[in-house]
Amino acid sequence: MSIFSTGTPLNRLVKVVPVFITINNDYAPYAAAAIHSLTQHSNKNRYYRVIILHDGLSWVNRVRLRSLVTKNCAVQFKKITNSLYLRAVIKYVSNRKGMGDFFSKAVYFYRFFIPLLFPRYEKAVYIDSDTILRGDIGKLFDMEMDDNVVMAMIDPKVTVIEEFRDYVDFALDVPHTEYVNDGVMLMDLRKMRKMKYLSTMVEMIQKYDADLVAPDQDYLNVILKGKIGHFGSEWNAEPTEEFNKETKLVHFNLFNKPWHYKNVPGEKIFWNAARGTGFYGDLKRQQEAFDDTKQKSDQEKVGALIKKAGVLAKNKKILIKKIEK
Ligand SMILES: [Mn+2]
Repeated sequence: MSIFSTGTPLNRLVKVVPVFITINNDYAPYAAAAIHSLTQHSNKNRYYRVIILHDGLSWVNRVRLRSLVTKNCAVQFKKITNSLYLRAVIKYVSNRKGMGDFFSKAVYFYRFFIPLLFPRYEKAVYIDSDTILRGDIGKLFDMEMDDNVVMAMIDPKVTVIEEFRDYVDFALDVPHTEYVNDGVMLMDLRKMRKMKYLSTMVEMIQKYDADLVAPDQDYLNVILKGKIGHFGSEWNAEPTEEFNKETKLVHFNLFNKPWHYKNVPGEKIFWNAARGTGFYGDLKRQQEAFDDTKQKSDQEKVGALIKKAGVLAKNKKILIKKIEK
C-alpha cells in the first residue's frame, strides 16, 4: 500500500509542526503538563517538534521534560542567547520592581525572540506553559493567516473590566475590540523578521521604559495594531467546570491556578495531564505550600492590577510606535 492511498497529502506526512514554549526553571512543571497533553492529542499521522526556549534549565528539569517525547513528538531545548536585545529586556524588567514578581520576569518577552532565533521556520505556534491541550495543535498550525502577522484571541478581560478596557482604548490607543491575549499565538515568523519585530519592541522598551499592565502583550498589540487576526476562544479557553466539545486548548491564565488552589474550575484536566509527567509530586507539594499568606497576596495583586490600569487609562497614548509603516 502506498502512502498516497491513506488520503493524507504527502507534505502533511513530512512537514513538522513547530510548537514553542518559553520557560525558566519555575515554569518547567507546568510546561511538562502542557507538553504531555499536546502529545496525547496529537494526530498520529503527523510530526510535532516542541521547542523549549529557556534561560538555563537544571539537569533534572531537562531529563524530565525530555522524557515526554513520543513516536511523533520531539522535544528539544534552546537556551536564549545573551544578546543586546535580551540585556535590554532584563534591564526593563529589573526596573519594574514596584510590581513585585508579577511581571518582573524577562521570560514573558522570550516568545518574541522566536522569529530571530529560528530562521528555518516560516510559521510556528506559541503556547504559554499554563495551558493544556484538548485537541490537535496541528489544526491551529494549519489555520489560514491571510495577511495577518499573528493570530490570537481577543482578551475577554478587557471587554469585561472597565479599567482594562479604558487602559487599552486610551493609554495604548488599541481598540478593546481588537486587543489580544498573547498566551496562544500562531505567528508568521517570516513577516515578523521582515518587519524587525524584536528590534522595534526593544527600541520602544528603551525609549519609553514605561510602566505597563501587561508589558509583552501591550507591546504586541501596539506594534501590530491592525495586523492581528482573531481566532475564537476554542484555542484559548478560560477554565470552566464543564468544557464545550469545541474547546481545544485551556489557558489557566492569571490566577486560580490548579497547582496553587484546590477546587478551581478545570483542575481535573490539569491534574490528568500532570499525572503523566515526572512533576506530579512536586506540583502537589506546591499546592500544599500555597498558604493563606500567598492566597491573600494573589488577591491583592488582582486588585492592584485593576487599579493600575485605571490610573494609566488617564494618560493618552503611552506608547507610540517609532517605526510607522
Ligand atoms: Mn498564561
